[in-house]
Amino acid sequence: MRVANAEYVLSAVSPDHFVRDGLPSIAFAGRSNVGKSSMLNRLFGRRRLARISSTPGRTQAVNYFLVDRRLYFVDLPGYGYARAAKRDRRRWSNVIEAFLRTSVPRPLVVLLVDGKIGGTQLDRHAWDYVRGLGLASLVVATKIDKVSRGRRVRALDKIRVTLGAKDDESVLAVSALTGEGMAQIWHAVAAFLDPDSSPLKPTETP
Ligand SMILES: Nc1nc2c(ncn2[C@@H]2O[C@H](COP(=O)(O)OP(=O)(O)O)[C@@H](O)[C@H]2O)c(=O)[nH]1
Ligand SMILES: [Mg+2]
Repeated sequence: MRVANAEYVLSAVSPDHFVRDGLPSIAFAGRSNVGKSSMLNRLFGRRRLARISSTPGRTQAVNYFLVDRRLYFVDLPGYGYARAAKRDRRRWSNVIEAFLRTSVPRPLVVLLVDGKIGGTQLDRHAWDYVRGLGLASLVVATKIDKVSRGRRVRALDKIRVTLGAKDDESVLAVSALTGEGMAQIWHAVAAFLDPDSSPLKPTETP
């Protein structure tokens, strides 16, 4: 999938501002500092997009980027450092939950987990939430350049165990530094947009 054009559209701080034009969306979620901005920049081969998402006031917003005028990349607020998360670690952000619950058509969720640090309980809660909604999802292990080649398989397995992933749910290793894994992410996006050829089926609601 070759991207010709990606442009910032808007930042929604409440569900009233969510885009409701029927275009498909790919939502990117993960702990603060997981490497989400770096990965989005690398995916688009430019710096401007994710810089918008780190503008003060927009870090807690749902940031929409229109890609090729036919889908949205949605940068969700990073979790883990918010006061709400400290008060109640089981609670995910209201605005994130509202986005995932109400977006039509239903989004593909790319959950980013730090490949070096591994999965955390917050990541587990996030992924449980996504799967509980039965959304199509993809787990990505970021900063994989920090993990030596000999340790990667084990690191990815450990993330799968922490998240409670099933056998057919794999973790994709990526690095914004080296560009590793970017082609696979674009491939997953293309497959999601073309369900006939998609290996990414929505998970079953328990
Ligand atoms: N080695 C390495 N560092 C990374 C990578 N991606 C991000 N980082 C670093 O991790 C930190 C957080 O990255 P950032 O993209 O701002 O994370 P965000 O908070 O999830 O948007 C920064 O210091 C980045 O330079 C990567 O692929 N490899
Ligand atoms: Mg960021």
